[in-house]
Amino acid sequence: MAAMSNAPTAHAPAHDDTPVETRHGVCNLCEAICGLTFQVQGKRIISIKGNDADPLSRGHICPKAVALKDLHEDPDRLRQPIKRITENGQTRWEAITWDEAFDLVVEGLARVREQHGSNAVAVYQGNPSVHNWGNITHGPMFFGQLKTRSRFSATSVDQLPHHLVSHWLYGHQLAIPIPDIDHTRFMLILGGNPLASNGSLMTVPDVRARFKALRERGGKLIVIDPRRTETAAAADEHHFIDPGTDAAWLLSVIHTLFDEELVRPQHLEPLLDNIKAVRDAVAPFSPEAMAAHTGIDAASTRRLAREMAQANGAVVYGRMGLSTQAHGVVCQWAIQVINLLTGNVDREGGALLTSPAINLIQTRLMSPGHFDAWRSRVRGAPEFGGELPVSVMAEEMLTPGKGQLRALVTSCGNPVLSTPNGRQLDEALRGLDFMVSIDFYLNETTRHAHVILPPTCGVEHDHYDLVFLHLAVRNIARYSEAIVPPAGGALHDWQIYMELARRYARRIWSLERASVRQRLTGMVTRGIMGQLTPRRLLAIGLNRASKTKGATQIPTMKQLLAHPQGVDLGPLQPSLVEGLRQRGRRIDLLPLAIRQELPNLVNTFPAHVATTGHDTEPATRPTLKLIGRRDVRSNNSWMHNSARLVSGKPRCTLWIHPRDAASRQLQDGQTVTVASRVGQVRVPVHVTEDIRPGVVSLPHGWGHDRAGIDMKVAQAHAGASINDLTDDRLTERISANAAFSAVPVWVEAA
Ligand SMILES: Nc1nc2c(c(=O)[nH]1)N[C@H]1C(S)=C(S)[C@@H](COP(=O)(O)OP(=O)(O)OC[C@H]3O[C@@H](n4cnc5c(=O)[nH]c(N)nc54)[C@H](O)[C@@H]3O)O[C@H]1N2
Ligand SMILES: Nc1nc2c(c(=O)[nH]1)N[C@H]1C(S)=C(S)[C@@H](COP(=O)(O)OP(=O)(O)OC[C@H]3O[C@@H](n4cnc5c(=O)[nH]c(N)nc54)[C@H](O)[C@@H]3O)O[C@H]1N2
Ligand code: SF4
Ligand SMILES: [Mo]
Repeated sequence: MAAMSNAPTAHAPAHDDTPVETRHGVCNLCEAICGLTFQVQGKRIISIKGNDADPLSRGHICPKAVALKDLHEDPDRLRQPIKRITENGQTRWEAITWDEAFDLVVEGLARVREQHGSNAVAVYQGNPSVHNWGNITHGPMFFGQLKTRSRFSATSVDQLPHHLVSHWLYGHQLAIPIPDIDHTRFMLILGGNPLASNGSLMTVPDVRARFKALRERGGKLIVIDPRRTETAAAADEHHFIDPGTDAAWLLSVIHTLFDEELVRPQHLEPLLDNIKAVRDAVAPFSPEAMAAHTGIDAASTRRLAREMAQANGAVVYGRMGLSTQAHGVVCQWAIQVINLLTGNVDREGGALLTSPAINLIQTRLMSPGHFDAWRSRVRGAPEFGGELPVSVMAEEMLTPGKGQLRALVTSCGNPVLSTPNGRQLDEALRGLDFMVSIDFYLNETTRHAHVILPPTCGVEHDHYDLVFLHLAVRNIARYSEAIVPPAGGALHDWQIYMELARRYARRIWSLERASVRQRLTGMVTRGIMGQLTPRRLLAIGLNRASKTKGATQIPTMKQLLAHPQGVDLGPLQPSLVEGLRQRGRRIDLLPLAIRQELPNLVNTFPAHVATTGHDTEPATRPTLKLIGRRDVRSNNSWMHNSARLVSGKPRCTLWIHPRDAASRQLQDGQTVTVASRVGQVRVPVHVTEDIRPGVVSLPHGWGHDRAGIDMKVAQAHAGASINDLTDDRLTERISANAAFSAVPVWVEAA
């Protein structure tokens, strides 16, 4: 059951006399958005290199960028819509025209809406939604029309706690202060491994050179992680921590700041409310009392708190390992409080808001966010910013009753491999009345779709990074044109959304209780938007931005076109406090949900027993705590169809400490069974002292051995999916973000 008529047509070798041209572009695979230089002959990419002239990435490149060529040429990549046909229990896929595909999708979605209401249609928007700007500029035209509350995205397997905390403290979900890595003198990283990930909520290409510079100017890098990561190996100090206990450690740091009279909010002081209430709330969390939970001795904690408070520019930064655990919101809150109480928010060398040319906060293009305005039907999990946590998506599909989910639109996502309890979701997708995927692979998720709509790939469309330039450690603006022309007839994501929006609006005409006037306005808006390319919208946005009060350094579209390597807008500058003052806002250091959570927290370690409400640890079989892992040659759940990225030693291995291996009589390389409440997988073990005793680590995004997918290289390097072990019932206690860290598992020889 393979996709038909899908062979690439655009890659016949060009004649030798075709001139070789140099083009500048970016890699949009991860948050680092490195500037690249391509050599192109006709429609063929000859080479890909880092661009030394790029003011942000300064020539940096990683192996994944070179695989952009593999993606472009991949014979398995879909280049034409396909529909699933099931006859006599057999499934096959048939290539269809775009016209037929659009009609099928619109009809499938509209029918579910007619029969079951608009909330019966769910949406999952995956990670590349924010890496491919056409999704941001034109996606809302279509998704908004679905008028559904059943919206899900990768946010709730990732950075949701950051948004919630920024929404509470600074008034906007995107007001996330970014570490000023180029000027800081003390950087403490918890649950992040930028040397493998290239940074997250901190766009930081070339991070190794920046760490080196930090230490050369006398600064210190500290890493707290249950694993000795690449970043830990490059740091001045590494402390192993018991997974899921970071909240206890961070609260003990706040405790120490008060206890040792190190609280100096400096210029922020006049804006801070509830400082004393925080002091009282953290009173029970002394480093001495928390050491037994975290495994970090009290003397080290107190010393680190002192060093941080005394450094001339310090920053605490916590990422995936902290956001996706039971106490993720408390962790991200505590990090902001530490940075605020030591006077390190909105100052050079601390953490600062950025000043991108297109500012999604100031222009109000992005909503400030809202929390718990409604809850999920089955479990009562809270929405944030109009989205429900994806941990509840499968149960909303599987639980009968009014409001049950019956249809799904996925775009840029592979939630079967990326969300907790992937097997359960697999099962749930099988039962849907209708599903459409906007994606260029027939993979573990899209195989359940009735229709797949494949957009162009990264090198075939232009790019301006609306999101990650907002989160970068230096202000730059950079527009890149497409590197190679798209294959004939191919559509970009934004074009797919526009056409879906147009046809869907027409189809649900009779369903909408809209007035004639509203319908006309909709038609006119869609008519205009249909003509406006993302690039045209960018030009309009830049022009507008240059006219706002106080704007100093907004480049014009003409300048961007003349400088494809990017325009440098300088280092990060303080702007948060000024912005808050202008809006008459103060910073409430102790939001209500945190105030209510802290008294419980002291009793909720180990975190997961408290979260699930059932004890998963039978006394006879000791559990280990499962955590994740990223590798520089892997990119979430995809890009495994590039031979150059998956070749070599298998990377989907379970790291285990020699002590835990010995007690189970396991040898390095041996295949083991790993089991959790929800499922089990078989993987080889890697026995290493680089992991804390009691903890095991498996990377995510693997598990390409499911039937009915069509990615031949990935299938040959299948690995196993960690999310067949992670548990949809284990969630962050306030936001219901997925809690991937510290999942209890049993490991034994297979
Ligand atoms: N256990 C565990 N699970 C995790 C994580 C973890 O650390 N541990 N990490 C989580 C995190 S941080 C994230 S962000 C999620 C990511 O998980 P997902 O949201 O599922 O995103 P990806 O795995 O990147 O899958 C991307 C999909 O989009 C398609 N695609 C790529 N580019 C484009 C494009 O331009 N347009 C369209 N339409 N499609 C495109 C690809 O073919 C692929 O199917 O995984 C999460 N899951
Ligand atoms: N090469 C590569 N780069 C990527 C990606 C990729 O898949 N591959 N994905 C991109 C995406 S979508 C994202 S969101 C970013 C993520 O960027 P990072 O957050 O930097 O990525 P991770 O490598 O997952 O780092 C998480 C770290 O947390 C540790 N950890 C796990 N549990 C705990 C805990 O309880 N406490 C503490 N203190 N640490 C813990 C893990 O050991 C790991 O080292 O990376 C992006 N960049
Ligand atoms: S670090 Fe690698 S994957 Fe990330 S943008 Fe740069 S080249 Fe691409
Ligand atoms: Mo992510």
